[in-house]
Amino acid sequence: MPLLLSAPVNRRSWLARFRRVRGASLAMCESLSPEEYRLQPCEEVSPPWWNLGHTSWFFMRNLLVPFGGQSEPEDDPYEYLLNSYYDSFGSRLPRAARGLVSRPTTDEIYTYRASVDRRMEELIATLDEERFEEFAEILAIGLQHEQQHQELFYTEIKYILAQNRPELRRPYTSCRGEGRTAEAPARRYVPFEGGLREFGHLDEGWCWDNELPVHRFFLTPYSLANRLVTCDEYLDFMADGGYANPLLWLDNGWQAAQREAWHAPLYWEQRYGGWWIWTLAGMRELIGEEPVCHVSYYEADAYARWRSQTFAGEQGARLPTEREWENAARIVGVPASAGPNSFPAGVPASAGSASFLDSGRLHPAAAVGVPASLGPEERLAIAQLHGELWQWTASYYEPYPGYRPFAGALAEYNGKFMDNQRVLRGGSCVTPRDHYRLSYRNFWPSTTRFQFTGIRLAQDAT
Ligand code: AVJ
Ligand code: FE
Repeated sequence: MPLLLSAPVNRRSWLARFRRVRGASLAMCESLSPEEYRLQPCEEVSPPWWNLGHTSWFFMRNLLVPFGGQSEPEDDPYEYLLNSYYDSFGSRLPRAARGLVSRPTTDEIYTYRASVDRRMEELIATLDEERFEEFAEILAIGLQHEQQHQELFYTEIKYILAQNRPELRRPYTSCRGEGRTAEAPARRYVPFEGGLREFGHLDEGWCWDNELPVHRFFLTPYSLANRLVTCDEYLDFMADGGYANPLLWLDNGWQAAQREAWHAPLYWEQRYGGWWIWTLAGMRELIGEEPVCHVSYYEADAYARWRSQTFAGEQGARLPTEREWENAARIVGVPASAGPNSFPAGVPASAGSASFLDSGRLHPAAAVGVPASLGPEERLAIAQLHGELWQWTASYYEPYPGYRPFAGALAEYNGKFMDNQRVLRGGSCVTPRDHYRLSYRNFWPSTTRFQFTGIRLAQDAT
């Protein structure tokens, strides 16, 4: 009886989701020139042709092949060219060589995409009922993977376009988020109690393997900054010789800063006696109230140390651990949709502020609209938690206790990178809203600057 009553697999909704996510990748590439598809300015930044191909290969390799989808003779070279890092799938084009090959042409990659789409849609429509659940689990991963690469695309194209001579640069988009000049709210630290708390993906719905299992952890009391560090605040660090003072830096960070001649965040350029920044909408003057972005972990860490040493009320300023961040975010609450930057219900929202990729802003928004006096809601007035910038945490990217990687080859997806990287929390202005959760753990090497990364400070309770 229960068998008879169980609903047939919902092929129609999987198909709709597949088309929606795949379509978003095509839409984001519509304005690219032929050259822009091919360039790989450094090892970390893949060219768009590869991004479009790799996300298609993922469906071919993990679904079409194991579930008996149709194969095509032209699939063969793509196994080698579009495998990113899966050693169990065999040899691959070295990561640094993605900008060196002229074949497949970009047209061929589009043809390959369309072919994978056709074959995937056929498989979604015809796969045996008994195998569909297992299939849908991997399909979900494939779609989440494609969304990760949509975020990567925006950071990659920003870096690619920045390589051009300033007078020849073309912005990615002409739709500029409104520049905002309202004063940022005064910075303060919002206190949180210590205690035994739960962490990880507590809610319903899908998550990455690295967000599980839910586990408990004891926090000592701490406080978290009410907003992200602004460009103006970061300029004070620069003016005070922050980049020239080795006492502020971790050794690996200091060495990276010397080697790569860091003297400001990535994309900052001095012009006409002031600072300008490269955005996806072109070059423009720095807006001091906006959160500083495109800083490495090492810069965030040095900045925190500088704050700790410079301001009497901030001794012990540091980056939060990922669990301090998560506990605070859970107490504050997540906004239901892309919108004013993450004030909880009861706190007046700012006008015109926007978050996540869905806003179309493609740049982090300043924290505005926190009134000077908030009454009883004051302790929850934490701005910019979600959808502006990925916030570096002091936590190494490690497995939660009892971690079980995804089954089979996809064990390589997240697990093998749990080594010498740091966790980032919060999502960014180029993260698709429906790809994000409060428990989401991003991770990058400490030297990474081309992602939309920013700084939130914390302190031990005094
Ligand atoms: C979690 C963003 C570091 O870029 O390597 C893409 C995401 N994983 N394809 C990365 C990812 C597989 C991953 N990051
Ligand atoms: Fe990938």
